[in-house]
Amino acid sequence: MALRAAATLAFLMFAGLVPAAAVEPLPAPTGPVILVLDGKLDTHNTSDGKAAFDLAMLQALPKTSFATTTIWTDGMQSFEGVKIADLLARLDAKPAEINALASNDYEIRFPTGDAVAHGAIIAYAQNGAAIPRNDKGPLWIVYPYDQEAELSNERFLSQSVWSLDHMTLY
Ligand SMILES: Nc1nc2c(c(=O)[nH]1)N[C@H]1C(S)=C(S)[C@@H](COP(=O)(O)O)O[C@H]1N2
Ligand SMILES: [Mo]
Repeated sequence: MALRAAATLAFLMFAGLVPAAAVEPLPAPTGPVILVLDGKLDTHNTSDGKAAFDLAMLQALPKTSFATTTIWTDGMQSFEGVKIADLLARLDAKPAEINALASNDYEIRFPTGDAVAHGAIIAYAQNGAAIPRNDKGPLWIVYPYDQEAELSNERFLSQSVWSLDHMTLY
């Protein structure tokens, strides 16, 4: 039955009768909300037009993991999370810039292209475990620093927002 509905929807989309953004509405979070996106996005799940995610919803998005050292940690670290690019794709959002805000009020606005071109992820796990709230968690924007020398520049370090809890899309 679900298959038939999906096939019908696919046909309607193909026929141009349903906008592609309507394919997958964002489900409502059932657990504690840990990330809220607002601004330039059409796919939302709150009455005021925002996209609210609990951990399970983030974990259900395409997973990316890599190992890297960071200037904030000792030794090789493995990170697992969702690429900012994949999160934006899920929301069918194409912002030129993103303002990332942390629960400690740190914030930075940066070109989306930085995150997309250099593989930034929103990490929800570090070395196989949830990232503690009092140690840069539960969400931390990380780049695969070891993969490109450029990623050690202040530009990318300053985008490595820990305790991320809010993104505004511009
Ligand atoms: N939540 C949060 N993330 C943050 C910061 C911060 O103060 N709070 N500082 C940013 C900046 S400006 C840089 S350069 C790097 C490194 O910060 P540090 O040198 O203070 O460790 O983390 C970034 N991420
Ligand atoms: Mo910085």
